[in-house]
Amino acid sequence: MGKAALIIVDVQNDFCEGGSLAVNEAEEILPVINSLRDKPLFDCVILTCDWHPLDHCSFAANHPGAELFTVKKLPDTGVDQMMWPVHCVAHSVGAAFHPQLKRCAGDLIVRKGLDKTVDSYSGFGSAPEKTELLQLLKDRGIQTVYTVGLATDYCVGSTALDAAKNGFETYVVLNACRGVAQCTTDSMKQKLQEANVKIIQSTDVP
Ligand code: VGL
Ligand code: ZN
Repeated sequence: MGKAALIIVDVQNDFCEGGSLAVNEAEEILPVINSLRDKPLFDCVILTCDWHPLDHCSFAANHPGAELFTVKKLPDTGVDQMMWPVHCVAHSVGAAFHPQLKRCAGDLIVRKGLDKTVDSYSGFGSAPEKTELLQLLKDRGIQTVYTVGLATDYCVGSTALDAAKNGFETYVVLNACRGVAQCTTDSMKQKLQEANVKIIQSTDVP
């Protein structure tokens, strides 16, 4: 099967209880991820981190009159962009990893969302942003990736889709993820299946 990586997506304070973009039941995935990560299966653990400038294009506050949680066509790029609350601002407490997420020396951290002109849901980045994730995986001879974290319907799903596109055998461990909304989670699961991403439970991980 080759080497395997665990990619822990965006387990940051702003996506958890009390955060500005809190995902329902986000804390429930912490013990699941914390026990998964110690499996000898994983040759490396990578944490992605949403890390935005204050003037990021996804923040409703940067578009006068824009309504939260609605889609707006961005004037500069013509892209349909969901209007999010201000979240994961670089260096803020909200952008820090959840204090109960187990971390170890040797964990690799990949930041994304630094480019104000594009919303990079994927840990690989969305053009024109590109992160170091692909090169990190290649350099370590990784062939299989397991993705977990927040949120299923946005950053976890997008990261898994890009992993599959880049030729990795890709799994989403569903009970180690939570989504923003049921309908977008359902449509993401559909896309994942079409992309040959395997949706599993933590008890299925060897
Ligand atoms: C995310 C919305 C905006 C995520 C990030 O981590 O899924 N969702 N930024
Ligand atoms: Zn974001």
